[in-house]
Amino acid sequence: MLRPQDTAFRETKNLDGLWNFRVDHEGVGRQQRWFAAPLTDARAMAVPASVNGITTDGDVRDFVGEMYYQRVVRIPRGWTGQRITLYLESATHGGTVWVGETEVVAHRGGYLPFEADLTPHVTPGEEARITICVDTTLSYQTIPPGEVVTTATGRKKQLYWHDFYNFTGIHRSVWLAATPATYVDDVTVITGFAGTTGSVRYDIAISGPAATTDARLTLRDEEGRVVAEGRGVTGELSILGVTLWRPGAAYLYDLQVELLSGGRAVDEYRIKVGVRTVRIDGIRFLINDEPFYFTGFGMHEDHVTVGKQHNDALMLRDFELIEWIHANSFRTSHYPYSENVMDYADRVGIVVIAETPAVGLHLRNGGGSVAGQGKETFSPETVNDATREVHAQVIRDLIARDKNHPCVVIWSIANEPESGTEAAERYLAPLLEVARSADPSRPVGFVNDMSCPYGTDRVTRHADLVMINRYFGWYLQTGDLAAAERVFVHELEGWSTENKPIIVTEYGADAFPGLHELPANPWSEEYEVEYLRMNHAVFDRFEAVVGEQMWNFADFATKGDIVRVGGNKKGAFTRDRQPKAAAHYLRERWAGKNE
Ligand code: GCB
Repeated sequence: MLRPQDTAFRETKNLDGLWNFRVDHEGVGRQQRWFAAPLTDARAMAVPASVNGITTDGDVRDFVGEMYYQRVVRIPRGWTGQRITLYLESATHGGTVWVGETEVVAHRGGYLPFEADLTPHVTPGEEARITICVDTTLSYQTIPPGEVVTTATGRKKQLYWHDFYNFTGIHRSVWLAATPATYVDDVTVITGFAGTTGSVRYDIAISGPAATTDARLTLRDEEGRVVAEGRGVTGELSILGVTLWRPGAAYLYDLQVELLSGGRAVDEYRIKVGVRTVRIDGIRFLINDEPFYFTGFGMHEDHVTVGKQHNDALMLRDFELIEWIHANSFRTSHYPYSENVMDYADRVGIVVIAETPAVGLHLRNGGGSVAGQGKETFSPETVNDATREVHAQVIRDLIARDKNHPCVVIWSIANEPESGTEAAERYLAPLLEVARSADPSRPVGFVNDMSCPYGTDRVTRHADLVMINRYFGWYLQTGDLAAAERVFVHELEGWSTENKPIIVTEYGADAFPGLHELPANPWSEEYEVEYLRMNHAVFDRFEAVVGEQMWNFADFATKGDIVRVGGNKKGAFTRDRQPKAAAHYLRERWAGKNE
């Protein structure tokens, strides 16, 4: 499946805007066939947007169950004879789509795209009623997991073990798209170079009724000059005098893929290609065979009012700040981000650790401030074989979506799962293999939690590198940075013996914006700075530490909780993207690091 685009043979129609919307409080929508007629008692809802930050009604904000979106669209009259699809960039945490009364697709999982083939169900030039039912529920067989309980007053409540607000809705764009009946279904590129010659290995998948297997490939540089040409569905292009894609100095070629029938083009798809390599060599992380040190953040798609909506203006502000602070990377904690974010990271040369939505697979711990459940994480009743199948599919879907992005240099299959037990090893080790076989060209790992430290973790040995989140001086040794430093050094001495690169993918301390205290105390802006300074002193002692991604880029929403004041305040920036003292400090350090 490829993201829709406009080319000589393809067209798109964006369906963003106000849709009719109704929350199914009674759980009767399917039985009453709400999709079969115009929605009654409907209100307006923005697409894309999270529902939760828009409403003033607590029963809607915290709703658990199915929500209906509906609108009528006119299918462009020029689309006769084309394959017509509906492409949803994401619907959290799953969606069922009807055209008129016909169900055309049902998808589980909240942060990855899915599409429906509408061709047999619509007529170009005529109207069609589209209904999308978004299911907000998380269970032990979803990624991320959750459990729905009924409170004493009979209300349904969603439990989950991740430390960010469970925003729900249609967070990214919805598209109608037309392609030829026989079409380019997938494009995979893997790049390399030897000396000054670049290589682009390609693999094209074709679908549809015509028995076409012929393709023409044209690679152009940023000035539009043709630098290589190819023929056939698999092969390799060579670029003489290649300009590599480098962190901070992106360069993108344009690959035009044309499907040929009888020698004539019948479909066209284009992707951007950055030529670069990624490799681990002992404790070194190499991009283009040069050691790379990650500076940057774990982030969130999170904003006031719109929640997890993708918005280009807000995205640009984030990237402006990333550049201002001299960061060179981020992790898509804790789910795949909008495709626009990935495109933009490619374009500006920011390096990305791409993560699946597998967060909160640690029921005893809970993640961040979230209290543990006291249940076994891995058991037939909780996270089980069926969950692992869903998790495997999510890994494959993420890699299918993002494999061609030069910005992505690591796949993270999970954030802070339980990793110190045999059951965890049985669950996670095969999933690392799933990622490796889906993409042999990038390192694969998962992010280790503080409760499974060096010596007790059983899964990192199956990963290509060590990624750890540590909060010494915050959750442990609170306020005592000298003691925290000692513990952290001791732990890194352990991990260093693994002979793998180590990235500290989280370290952070909450700071309430505007709270100042001298001498510093936890929650003050001064303490956040001192905490970061201590952590950096520790990292600088270890050659194997090849990256620091501070938690978090910006303050973000969490569920109501006694240890969170208006959300998680570990941001270097406030939620409205203004710098705290920590941001000024990081800017100085990272300017020096990246010289
Ligand atoms: C963590 C989690 C992250 C939390 C963070 C915190 O370890 O990975 O999702 O937000 O700690 O602030 O507690």
